[in-house]
This record gives sequence, structure tokens and C-alpha cells, in this order.
Amino acid sequence: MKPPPASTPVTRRDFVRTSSAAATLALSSGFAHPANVLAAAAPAPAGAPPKPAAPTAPRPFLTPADKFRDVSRGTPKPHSLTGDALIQARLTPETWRLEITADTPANPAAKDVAGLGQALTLADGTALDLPALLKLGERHGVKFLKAMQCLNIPTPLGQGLWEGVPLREVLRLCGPLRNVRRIYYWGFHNHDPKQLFQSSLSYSQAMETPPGELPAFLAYRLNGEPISLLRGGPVRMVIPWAHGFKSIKWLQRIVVTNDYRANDTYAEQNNDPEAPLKTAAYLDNVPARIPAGQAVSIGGLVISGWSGLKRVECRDSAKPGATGPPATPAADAAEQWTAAQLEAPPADWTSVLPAGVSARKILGFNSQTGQPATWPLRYSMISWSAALNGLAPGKYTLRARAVDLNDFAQPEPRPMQKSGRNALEVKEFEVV
Ligand SMILES: Nc1nc2c(c(=O)[nH]1)N[C@H]1C(S)=C(S)[C@@H](COP(=O)(O)O)O[C@H]1N2
Ligand SMILES: [Mo]
Repeated sequence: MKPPPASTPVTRRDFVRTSSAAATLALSSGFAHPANVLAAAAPAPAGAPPKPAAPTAPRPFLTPADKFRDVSRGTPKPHSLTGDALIQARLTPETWRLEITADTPANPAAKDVAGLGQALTLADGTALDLPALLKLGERHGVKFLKAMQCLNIPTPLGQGLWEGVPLREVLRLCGPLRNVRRIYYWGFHNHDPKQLFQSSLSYSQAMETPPGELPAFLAYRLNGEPISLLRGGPVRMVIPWAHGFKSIKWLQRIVVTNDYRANDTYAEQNNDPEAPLKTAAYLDNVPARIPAGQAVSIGGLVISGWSGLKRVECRDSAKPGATGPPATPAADAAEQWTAAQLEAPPADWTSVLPAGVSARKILGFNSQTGQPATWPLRYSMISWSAALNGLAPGKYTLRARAVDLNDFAQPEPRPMQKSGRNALEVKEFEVV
């Protein structure tokens, strides 16, 4: 198989210009993004060459806070609380408190007793409040663009500019830490142990951010605004390299422990609690029936996960008749894949970022030039698109996949879907 050509980035402006000029087919879409339509150019007049396909319209780079797909547990859902119930839950900016304590010596998995120089508790009036966290942010604040993606749902939930304070700086308030192997944390859960949704990090993941890496942080702003109750405010944990289940909403408690286990609630549901965000492409819906001679643009989103992104490619569908993925690895290797176009970085980041936010101050950007250090940015998502031209009548199966920087094509090297939903996406359509 001949290697596909390198992906050619297209600019956001090109995307928008061509797609708005094109006739769009109305599609039923399961995705939450408003711009999620596939564009198809009008059929070419007889004898004329088919018009170039109109690229898929890209989503807005930042998803509005209320447009994220929501994954929240709880009865009632914490973000449905109002009035006094909200105050009792300590989920207003004034009432929010964070407790940081050590695990009980009774934990049977502990081989030693974990301890903190200074616990922060409600009982003794030392629990951290929002003004103290914001004050810490004046010195240590970080900003970071991240796609939120559930481990169990294929389509990314949304992408935001998150802002907050590294967890290591918050834990420093409680030093010295003794015999700590892991850190657990959870949010408001209606004071009902059955509704607890907990996540965890190793001690080093929390405390020793490597140079150029992204820290775990306590976020209090999203897209330049305070984090809404709906998105887990006033304060939410954000773990840049992880799937959504590590980014605990309505954060209220951190516990340091000598227990070595990744004691995440998700671990009890057969998920891999240590799996980082998976590089994967997602494919938008395709019209079920496409008139012959009509050029069609396909596209979707791609997440640059733990192992980065080299390209997105789709199967060359010029030959009708194939149904489903090839049965054997040899047949798969013989497939023709065509590189898709990746959305280029915005020429002007001020048009994408909230007012007053400089790209130079965002982690993952060059602090001198204000340009992204990698593209796509680590743990973020962009749109991709490709054109299908000159398809003969027949049934087609379209597939798209991401190839990571180690040349693994999705779902490899992570075929186990409970470690991050990244199955090869397949759509069927018919040219008539
Ligand atoms: N407290 C709490 N935090 C939570 C959850 C939850 O149910 N309760 N769901 C988690 C999961 S599984 C995901 S995928 C993300 C979803 O974030 P979003 O609702 O902001 O899109 O939140 C995470 N944080
Ligand atoms: Mo999730």
C-alpha cells in the first residue's frame, strides 16, 4: 500500500467560505455541535466536471459552556439545585469550600499512615474557600485548552479554555505530606455514599509536573467566565491528559492516602482508570442516499491524545460494494486510505479566545510567538474533512481513522474499548 500524502491543513476561513457557499443537505445529527452538518455541492450539470466538494463546516474551536454534552450522576443532579439547597450543598461562590484530609489509618490497603502537615477542614474553619483559591491563582494560575471526552462515549463532549491552579500548589498549602502514594478526590454527591463519584491520581502525577507537561489543576474559569454550575463549578478538577471521569465536577474533597490502588469509581465499572486520552477520529453522519455525480464532503472531529496525531485518513470509497471493515489484517493492510485535510490553526487567536486572553499565556503555546507548540494542541480537538468525488452508483461503506505519532492506526494500539472508546468509525451510504 502506498503511503497517503501528508495532510494539508486548510484554514478556518477557507472552511467557512466554501461550506457556506455550498448547498447543504439537511441531516439528522446525533452530535451536539451546531455546525455539525455535512455539505454537498449541487449536482454538476451534464458534461461539466463535478464541482469540488464543500468541506464540512468546522465546529467553533471553543464550545460554549452550556453546549457541552453533559455527563453527570446524582439524584437530584447537583446542577439542578437552586436557592437554599444550593447553599446547603456549598455550591455557590460564597459557600464553596474544599477540604483536604489524610486517609484513615484503618484503610486495609495502606502499609503506613499517610499524613498532612496541615489538614484543611470545615470543622476547624480551615477549609479552602474561593477567594483563597483565586488569590493562589494570581501567582500560580494556568490556562489550558482541552477537549472533554468521556471514556465511554465516542463523540467528544466539547472543548474549552480552562483556567485554574495546579493541584500541586494547593497540596503545598498542606505540607509536608507523609507516606502518600495516591490522591483521591470527589465532588458534591447529595451526602449519599451511593452517589459518590471519585477519581484519583498517583502522588507524582499530582506533584511533579515534568517540564513542558501540563499539570492537574483545580479549574474555576471556563472560556473566560466563572465555571457554571452545569459544568461543575464553582470549582472543578481538570486532568489535562485524561478522559472526563478524572475531571471531577463540584469538587469538595481531596484525600491523601498510602493506598496504592487507583480507587476511581470508574475502576469498579470495568473501565481502565489509568488510560490516558486516546488519539481518535470521529466521523460525522453521511447522507444515506447521494445522487450520482454529486461531490460530497465528509468530515468530523479528531482528538490529539496521549500519543499525538500524525494524520486522519479515510478509506478510498471509489469502489462500491464493500460492507464493513476487512476481515483479516492482511486485507486491512491492502486497503487504500486517503489522507484527510486537517483544520489549520487560526491565523488570529484573538478571534477564537475570550477577550483579553493572550495565546502567549496558554500552556502548550510558545510564550514568545503565541503560536501553538504542536498542532493539534495536545489533548485538544480540531475538525477534519475530505472530498468524495465521482462515485459510481452503488453501496458504500465509509471509514475514517486517526494515525498517531507512533504510526498506530485507530483503534490500535488500544482495541480495548473500556480503556477509551475509539472504535473505527463506519458510515454506510448509497450513491443512486
Ligand atoms: N462530580 C462528578 N464529576 C464528574 C462526573 C459526575 O458524574 N459527577 N462525570 C464525569 C464524567 S464520566 C465525564 S465524561 C465528565 C463530563 O464533563 P461535562 O459534563 O462537563 O461534559 O465529567 C466527569 N466529572
Ligand atoms: Mo465519562
